Amino acid sequence: MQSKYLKRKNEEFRILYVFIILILFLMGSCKSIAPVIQKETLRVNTQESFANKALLQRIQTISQKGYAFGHQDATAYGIGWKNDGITYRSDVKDVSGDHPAVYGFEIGHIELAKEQNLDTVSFKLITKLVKKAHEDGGIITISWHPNNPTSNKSAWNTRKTVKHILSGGKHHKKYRLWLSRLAAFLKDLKTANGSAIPIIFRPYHEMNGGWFWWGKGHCSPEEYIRLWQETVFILNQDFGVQNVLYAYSPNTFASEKEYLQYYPGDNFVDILGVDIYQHWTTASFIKDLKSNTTLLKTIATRKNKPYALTEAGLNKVSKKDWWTRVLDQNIADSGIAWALFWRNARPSHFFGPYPGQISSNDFKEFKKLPHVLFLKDIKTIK
Ligand code: BMA
Repeated sequence: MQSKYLKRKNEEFRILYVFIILILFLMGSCKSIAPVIQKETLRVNTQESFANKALLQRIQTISQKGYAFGHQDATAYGIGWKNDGITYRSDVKDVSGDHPAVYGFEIGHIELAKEQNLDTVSFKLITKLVKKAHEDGGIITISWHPNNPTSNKSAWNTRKTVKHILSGGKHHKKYRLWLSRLAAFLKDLKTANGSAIPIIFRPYHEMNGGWFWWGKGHCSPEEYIRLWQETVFILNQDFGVQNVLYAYSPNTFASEKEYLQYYPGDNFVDILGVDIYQHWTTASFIKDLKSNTTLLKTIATRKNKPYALTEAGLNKVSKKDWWTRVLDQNIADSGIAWALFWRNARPSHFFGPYPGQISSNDFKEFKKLPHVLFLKDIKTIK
């Protein structure tokens, strides 16, 4: 017979044992719910190819002469027209006599193996227009608004997903499949004689805002950084995408600390960018332009990287002298390599001029400025 004392001790041990098992079980199940961010250092060289090096050098040279004018989807459609595969045009040329120097294209939904992007532009047409822009001497930059891999809804669906698509996460395999489709598209960008067209890829932009699934509040900075690094690594090393330079572009920011909070590291970023829209008054936009390009210049000079206004604009360009008085006056001396304006989608959503639009005369004046570079101006810059 056990003494009362031994009985109590046994009971205590049993409780402790059950408690320890419970803790171990919880630790195990937590691990499978939240994958641990891998710490392994990933190595990439995004500037290995001759074409990439040449593009980067060209961008540096452009920034010493002025800044290149860019427009998103310039040759895919404009206000009142769509590219029909026959006529090659842009709203910018219709107004000013020359095409933009920088061409933005969007490849959201390439990850789903769709025929058209999220704005109903066919990927075949995009490939064709990239080739044409390149042959004409233009520079190409590509943005990506991928669907949310966990919810399968749009890029604006903010269900938590980043940790699940990292290596070790439950949707990593699916993410790799998505990247394989993206890689196939990027690798197919070649000239008529088969040489790779170097492009600037700008994924996971505006991460310091909360509107995309990769944005602030929906993943930690560590998770974001790991997502970027794994993405570049998988594209560059696993899938052999060698014709891509990577641009990092937060939204309008308040400090250097904010800008660098999600920065994936110097080896994973080739160009520094910022997206600045005029959402409110002209005065507040000018303040943002000035402060952000000044900070960007400081950071980029230290890192010895080119920098650009990777997205900008005032919806409907509702101020008639906006190009010369608001925009140019405040970026002319900033040292940016280019400024890209968002798409001319429809009469309620456009950021470039078109014939008859109220800022179009001012745009013609803007075009004449010697430091604002259009397609013909950069053609000779090698
Ligand atoms: C946004 C808007 C959307 C579009 C998306 C990707 O800023 O223009 O209409 O789907 O960019 O191009």
